Amino acid sequence: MNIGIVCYPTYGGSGVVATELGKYLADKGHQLHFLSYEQPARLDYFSNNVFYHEVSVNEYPLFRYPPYELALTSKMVDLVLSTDIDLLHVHYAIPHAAAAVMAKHILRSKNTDVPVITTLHGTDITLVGRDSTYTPVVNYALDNSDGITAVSNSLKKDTYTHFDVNNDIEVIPNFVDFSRFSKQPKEHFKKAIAPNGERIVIHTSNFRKVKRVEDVIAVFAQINKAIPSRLLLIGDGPERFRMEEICRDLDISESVSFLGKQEAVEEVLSVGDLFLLPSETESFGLAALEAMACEVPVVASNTGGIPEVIPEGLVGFTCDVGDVDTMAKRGIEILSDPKELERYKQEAKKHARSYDIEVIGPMYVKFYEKIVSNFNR
Ligand code: GMT
Repeated sequence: MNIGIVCYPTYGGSGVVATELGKYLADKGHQLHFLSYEQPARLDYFSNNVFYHEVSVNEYPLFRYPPYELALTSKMVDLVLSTDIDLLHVHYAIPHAAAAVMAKHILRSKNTDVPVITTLHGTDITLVGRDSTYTPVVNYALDNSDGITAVSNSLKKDTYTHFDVNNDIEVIPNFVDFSRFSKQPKEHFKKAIAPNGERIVIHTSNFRKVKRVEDVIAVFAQINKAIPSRLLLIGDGPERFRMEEICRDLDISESVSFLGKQEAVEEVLSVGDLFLLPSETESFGLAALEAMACEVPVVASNTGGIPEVIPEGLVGFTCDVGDVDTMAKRGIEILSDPKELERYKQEAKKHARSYDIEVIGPMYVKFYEKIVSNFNR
């Protein structure tokens, strides 16, 4: 198939899922055309089957808000007219789904038709999309998509709750690529961070408010009192500075490392003993899945799609949002007994296997085939 993928190029979950899916499909022989305002972060390799089309917006003094979605729409129209595109797959509803639907309507006026598939990732529905500024547009874009997927049952339910969508939504969960996310021998790294065998607790995020990084720190502070441990924080974002202040106030800075954005997250995860994801809302929690693939058990909030990904008591625990005391208790329970910890680690890896890209990737292919064949009927 010849597939156009529209995504955000940044490290955020939706961009990662879109890029990794595209790479997987390219490996299976499909042709992939990526459209974004920058080269997607993980599209850093050469393949005969992968093409990147940069969407640029011209500056003009009248444009206080440069019309990116118009440039994107034109790019999609041009791509479909110049290349034999079988379908457009857009990740994250805003503004990608709306732009794709507009492109579709323009193409129809040129006697060309192309199916549009929209994948919902989370905040495009639960946070930004619900904002009444965008609701009518998101609703229209979803009802005029030819196929919709959501990354969890919870997100599917949220979509029907918050929007008046009549279209079906297929749940295709996120996935992990085990050729990258597997525990690697990093003993020297572990020794450098935890020279006395301290337990290593990890959190990765974009440090936005929704991630509740202050809860990560509060949970860790309690764990640290009970068990010698270190906290590694991967990522960067608006909350980082405040988090550094909180660590200083709690007098735990010595045990906490802010690593910033990391390319090789899997190398850091390889030394982890516990992953914390106490988000306010999380449609899936890809970061937790990547941690489990690297044999790291998880304590997370029981919000959104997280409980679908983390079976209670097997690979970790989920607790109410903001209940840092229970999260710390659960963390201590996992970390206290080396034998139990090893069991959690092995279960985490085993469970993550059910989200292997080799298992989930074919679900997308099947969905594409269904949409394309319905479309051509
Ligand atoms: O909001 C974010 O953290 C980024 C966002 C994105 O779309 O880039 O992440 C969402 O999509 C990820 C991939 O599907 C999911 O794993 C995350 O759970 C989801 N984030 C939220 O729902 C907060």
